Amino acid sequence: AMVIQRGDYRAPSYQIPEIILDLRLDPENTEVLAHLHFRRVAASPVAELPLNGEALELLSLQRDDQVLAEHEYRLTEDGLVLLNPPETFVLKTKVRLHPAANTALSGLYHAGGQFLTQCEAEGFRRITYMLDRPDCLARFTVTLHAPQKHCPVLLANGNCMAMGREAEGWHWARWEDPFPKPTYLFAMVAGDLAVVRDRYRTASGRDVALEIYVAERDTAACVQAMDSLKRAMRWDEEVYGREYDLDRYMIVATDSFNMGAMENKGLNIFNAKYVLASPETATDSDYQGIESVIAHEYFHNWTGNRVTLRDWFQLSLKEGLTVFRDQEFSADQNSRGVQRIGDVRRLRAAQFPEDAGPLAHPVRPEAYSEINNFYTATVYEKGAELIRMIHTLLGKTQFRQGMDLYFQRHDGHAVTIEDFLAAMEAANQRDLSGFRRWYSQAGTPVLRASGSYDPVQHSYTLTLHQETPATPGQSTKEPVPIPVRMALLNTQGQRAPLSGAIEGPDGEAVLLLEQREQSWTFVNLPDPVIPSLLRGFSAPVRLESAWDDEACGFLACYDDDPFNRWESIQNLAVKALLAAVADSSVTPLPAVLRDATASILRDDALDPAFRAELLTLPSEDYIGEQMSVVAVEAIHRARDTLRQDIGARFAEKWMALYHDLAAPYQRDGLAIGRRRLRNLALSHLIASDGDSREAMALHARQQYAQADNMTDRLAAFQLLVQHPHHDAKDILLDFYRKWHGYPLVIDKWFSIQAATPRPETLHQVEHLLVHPAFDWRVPNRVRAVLGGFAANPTVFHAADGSGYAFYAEQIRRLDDINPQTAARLATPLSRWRRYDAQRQQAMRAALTMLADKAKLSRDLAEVIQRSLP
Ligand code: B3K
Ligand code: ZN
Repeated sequence: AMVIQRGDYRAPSYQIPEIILDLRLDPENTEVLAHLHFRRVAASPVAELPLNGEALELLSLQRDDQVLAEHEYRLTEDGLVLLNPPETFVLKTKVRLHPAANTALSGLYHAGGQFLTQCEAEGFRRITYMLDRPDCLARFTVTLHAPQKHCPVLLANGNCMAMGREAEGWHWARWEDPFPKPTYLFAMVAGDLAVVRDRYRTASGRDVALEIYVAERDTAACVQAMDSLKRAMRWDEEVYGREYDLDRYMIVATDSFNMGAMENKGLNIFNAKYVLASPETATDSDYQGIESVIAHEYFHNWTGNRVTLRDWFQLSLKEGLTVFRDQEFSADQNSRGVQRIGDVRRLRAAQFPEDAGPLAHPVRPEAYSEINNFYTATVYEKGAELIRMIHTLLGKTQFRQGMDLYFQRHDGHAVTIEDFLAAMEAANQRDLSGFRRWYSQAGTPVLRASGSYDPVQHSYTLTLHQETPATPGQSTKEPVPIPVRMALLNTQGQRAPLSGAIEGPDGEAVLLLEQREQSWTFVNLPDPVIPSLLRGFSAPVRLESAWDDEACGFLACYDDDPFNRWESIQNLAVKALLAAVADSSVTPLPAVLRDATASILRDDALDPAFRAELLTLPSEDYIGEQMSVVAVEAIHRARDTLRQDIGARFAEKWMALYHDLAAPYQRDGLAIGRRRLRNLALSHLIASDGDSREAMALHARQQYAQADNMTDRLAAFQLLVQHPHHDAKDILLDFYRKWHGYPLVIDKWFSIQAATPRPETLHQVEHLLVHPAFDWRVPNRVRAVLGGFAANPTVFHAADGSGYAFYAEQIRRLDDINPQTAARLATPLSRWRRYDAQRQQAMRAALTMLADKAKLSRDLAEVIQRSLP
């Protein structure tokens, strides 16, 4: 397959400052007329001007009103080449497409009775011939025609200029977007949609119409989305001085979408999962997901749209930066500590494994064959960590100055990560040249820390050492600058002074480790100290510290950095679990972990959400990540035993929490935290052996039946369905009957079953795939089942390889329908090196089977080829 290299970038020889589109929408045969105004920007004439085009049927082709002669163009596999084009001209094309057959959901598609588009990254070429690249910015005028009955609503980017009726019950609408934009930000929607309206007044006093388009019956479920949008708009004004720039902001929700949402200029298209919520149908975490994705897409209006990308290698320029912005927004809206824990948890669950496997790539990749495969945790989440480190290194005010200069320099342009760093440097007279290595070097650095207290000198010396493991194509690694936010705690758990190093405003310091190894000495310390390192997870590294259990136990109780306190207790749990994995006769609940757990359970003054985080055990995958060969079953057993032990040992306390935290539904942060803690109590009580277990199953049934919200109902549902000895058939039926009209709720029904850790799950998942509500064309549904299955360690990784074989078979099938989703779902198979010989062989066999598939998509081919070099 064709591999695109970052170094091969060439500026386009022509620009297309204006494009006029006219679409006659029909699910089977849509006709698209395009007028492209070309202007040469290269100094000299070119012999060939290639335009991108894919799955298009060319009906007519004219240049400046002349039909193009045969020697003036050539049709190719991936487009249309204009031969010896003049300096300026208008190209007029007419093409036909088939939106209903477009199950890849890229370009223009018809699903659930609506016409929708998805153009990022390279979907526009499936709508018309065009220079489909982000450094070509055009002003768009778009006219949509459709039958009024099926498509009363006709939307495109920008402002609606005119509407009218035409023959045979059709109507039309013309939209103009005043902001030049690349093709990937183009969008149109046509369908029968209801609209929820609101208004927003910008800081400078302009009125913006806010519109959320959903199915009629969902209009009451847009409160969280609308409210989050308004808070995001305010936040971007307050924190970055950025206002919205059009007169209306539209959001459309659909059930048929490949990812979370898309930031098309003025017309976001969203997976319904990130728009619709009511207490009866959505969990607390669904509500939080809506808040962050709504904000993320809104923030793209400046970081992505107004300042856009020169080429796709720069993807993290908009994605890393925008994730950082949405994380900070959520931290300001909710609890900062709990937000950070969640963000790091996600980074470690998705990005660390990616960075440690065959799909590892730098935040700014060097090569790709299918760019959609690079919308990864590395580009997004690690990219956000890099921005966060710059923020830490420069400080808040200086970071803002850098952002101001970035916008000032590059508004309306298509730029690079280098341009961003240069603006940060220029605004602050800082040199970030060493920092650039974070963008070009893949792999997660390992940070080793050791220290010693000198009772004679009354000093403490800390030594930090870094090393980045090799990744595919990068065998040697340079040191990267690692900002280590730290404090010293004395034996009473109070902050000790940091004389000897630069002390920050709040008694913390940020050490910058630039070499492989450096030491720092802190003086004036009459008593021994314990360092609290990497506070707030100040760099995306694996910290290995030399502290003993006692020191970890101390930090788990006294560290005043919420992230680090959580981290210490997680470390204790991981250590205990690994010992129990290695030797099943070892108790997974050693004294330090028991005492730390007890002290948190006693501490009723703690924020309940934070307390729930502290008491949540590390996931099986995370434990596996810490082993050279993942011991699938032993990890599952050890974790189950630990949960049982903690459940039994503190049964009374859990029971008290379960009863005391019961409360009628409210939506504030405190109520959310209380629900989380209460459901955690329930899960420990159900897990614990002994008399209480049957009684607790009854409690869970009661909670399931009587809950006034989906968070509580689903928590009970999951515990009962996944309980090893409980017959929950009636509950499964009941849930389906109640919610079959709500696709997002039924997705949960599918995924909880697919994630049940029981041998018979494979067989049940086979049934789920032929269930009348299963639909291969709806990514949410496919992800619910296959994603749930792949996140089910003991079943997916069954020793006999049955899980892999089954899974690969489904990916094979999906690849013919939706290559993007198939390629993404295939990535768990890439991690075969982490398992024992027998599993390795089975995983490789599954990948090889896929490699041999007829009509293998470019998306899936690339994932397999990188997984099996
Ligand atoms: N920019 C889109 C993602 C597009 C993915 C294309 N395969 C959503 C986002 O990151 O905001
Ligand atoms: Zn984004």
